[in-house]
Amino acid sequence: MADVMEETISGAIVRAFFEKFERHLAVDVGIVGAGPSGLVAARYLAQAGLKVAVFESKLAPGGGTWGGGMLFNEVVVQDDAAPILHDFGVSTRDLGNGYHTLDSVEMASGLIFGARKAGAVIFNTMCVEDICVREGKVCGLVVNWNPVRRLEMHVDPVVVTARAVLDGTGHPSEIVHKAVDKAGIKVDSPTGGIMGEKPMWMEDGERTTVLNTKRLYPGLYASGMAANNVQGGFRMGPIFGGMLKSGKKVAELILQDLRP
Ligand code: 48F
Repeated sequence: MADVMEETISGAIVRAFFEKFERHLAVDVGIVGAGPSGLVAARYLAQAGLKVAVFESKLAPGGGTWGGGMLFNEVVVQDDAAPILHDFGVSTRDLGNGYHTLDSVEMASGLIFGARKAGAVIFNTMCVEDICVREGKVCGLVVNWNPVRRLEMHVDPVVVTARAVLDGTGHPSEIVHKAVDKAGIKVDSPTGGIMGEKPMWMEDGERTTVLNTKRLYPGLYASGMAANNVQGGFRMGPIFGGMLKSGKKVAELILQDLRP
């Protein structure tokens, strides 16, 4: 009887995973990247009743949140972004000068938990390697295991269809690159292409991250540093208010577009 428990445990994992994955092969919103902007968007979209899947290439979701600034595991947000964190149950310390500090581990884990508890499903260790475009609209994500990509294994992906796709991949804006470079799409940027991120200027970078958060093409949106990279915004480093507000704004934009 020694093998009964092993069979039960393995079977439970395999059945539960494939049931979850099958339920998310067609979603309302496919989010690429579980950084702060993607996770905030995921929570608000799922809370509004949409079916949301987040694909994160790394084992641990959270993106650039964990390491704070230079591995000092504290981050800073502005007064007006703190309520988004409080909404996730994440605590902040008000410095009384317009800024709050918070523990970056609490922030990362809180954003992940908050997105998941709202109903968004996070598929970690899965990367999005391409998109689907039909009749002038981005409508799907081409998904594979990240170790397959990293080991350059010759293995075909599978496809998840989505009514809206959010590029939350951070600095490289990988999904918008696929749209521009492979599909020849002209996105809603000053050149129709990817402008490229500018160097560090915290104040301007923070302001424009939110302004740069927009629908780039039917079915295609960008948030956070991906949005900044597309529109040529400045880098801002370990201040995260713009990321959080960008995630909230893109959720509102997607909701407006998807609701009848
Ligand atoms: O970079 P990231 O944290 O995204 P963000 O929401 O936040 C940026 C800040 O962390 C920081 C900053 C703040 O001032 O400048 O950089 O813009 O997280 C992006 C996530 O996307 C994943 C990547 O592993 C990371 O966790 N990712 C990137 N490409 C892919 C991907 C891909 N092709 N498929 C799946 N996940």
